[in-house]
Amino acid sequence: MNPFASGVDGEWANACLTKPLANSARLCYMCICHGDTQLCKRGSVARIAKAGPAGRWEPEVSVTVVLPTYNERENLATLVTAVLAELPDARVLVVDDNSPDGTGQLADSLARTDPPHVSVLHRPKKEGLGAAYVAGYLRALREWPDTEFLIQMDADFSHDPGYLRPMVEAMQDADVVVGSRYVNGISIVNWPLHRLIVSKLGTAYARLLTGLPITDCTSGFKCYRAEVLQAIDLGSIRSNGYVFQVETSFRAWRKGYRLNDLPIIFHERRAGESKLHLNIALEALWVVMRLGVARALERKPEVTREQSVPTAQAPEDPASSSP
Ligand SMILES: Nc1nc2c(ncn2[C@@H]2O[C@H](COP(=O)(O)OP(=O)(O)O)[C@@H](O)[C@H]2O)c(=O)[nH]1
Ligand SMILES: [Mg+2]
Repeated sequence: MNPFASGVDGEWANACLTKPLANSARLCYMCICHGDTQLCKRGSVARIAKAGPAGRWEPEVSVTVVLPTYNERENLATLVTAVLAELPDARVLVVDDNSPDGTGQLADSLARTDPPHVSVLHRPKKEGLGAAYVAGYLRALREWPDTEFLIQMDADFSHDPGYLRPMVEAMQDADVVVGSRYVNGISIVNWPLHRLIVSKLGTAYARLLTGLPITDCTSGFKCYRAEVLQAIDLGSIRSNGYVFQVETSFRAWRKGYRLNDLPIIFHERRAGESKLHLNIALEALWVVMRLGVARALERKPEVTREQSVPTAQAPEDPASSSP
């Protein structure tokens, strides 16, 4: 009898995790299993992933992590290492806008050291974050058509790599997972008050006008199913600052894709300076208004699919364990 196949869902998963792993043990998204398929904690049939050398869970899905960089030399190498420690099979695509501090050259040397896992997209000049994401996503979709999930995160450790696995797990029930700072109050460490106010008001404004069923509309820590990015006509997106996140989520939601929050704790960047300035809040004002008008005129999503699903369970803050 399978020693792990006892107990009710949930308890069973926790019990599994306390047992030592045999070599033959395999891990599914939520539980440790011995068979090829098992009921996971959420009651759906889990997809089995292979166990890593030390019994670590490794997602079977193909994941690309897009890192936009502008002057992130102090953060990049440690971040890439931390990302690949969490998702050893992932590809990391650094999108650098010719950073004056040499981030692009550093990214090249990381790519030379680990060519299957690290790639660099060099752009000739700084054109903004939205444009960098679009270029990165289009490159990833074109070059790696096997990519199933595309994750974006800041390259300054504001988005803790420790959330990458919970984020991939949360994709079981969603097509877009958004790392949210606002699920249980405000989970932001070391931000100046004015940034907090702008961010919180911006999200409230975006939710009000667009109706987006997520608690953090401007978060830059997100995971998309590749199909979503193919469906939302990335090339036609012009917004470039925080509102880029609102527009991509809005387009996905209006097409009927499922959006889900993943609670995160956001930390102020470890090193370097923010490149985004308050004037991008002005861009957000009118773009959100435009989306609100589009919603009022459209009324219904273009495709009928299951809409927003309940918020994913809050994972523990991995900040303490990550570098
Ligand atoms: N490629 C590219 N990356 C950018 C640009 N502006 C910001 N970034 C990167 O986008 C991420 C978020 O920017 P950041 O300055 O940290 O914004 P903040 O977190 O809102 O203060 C960081 O990894 C930056 O290096 C840009 O114009 N081009
Ligand atoms: Mg930042």
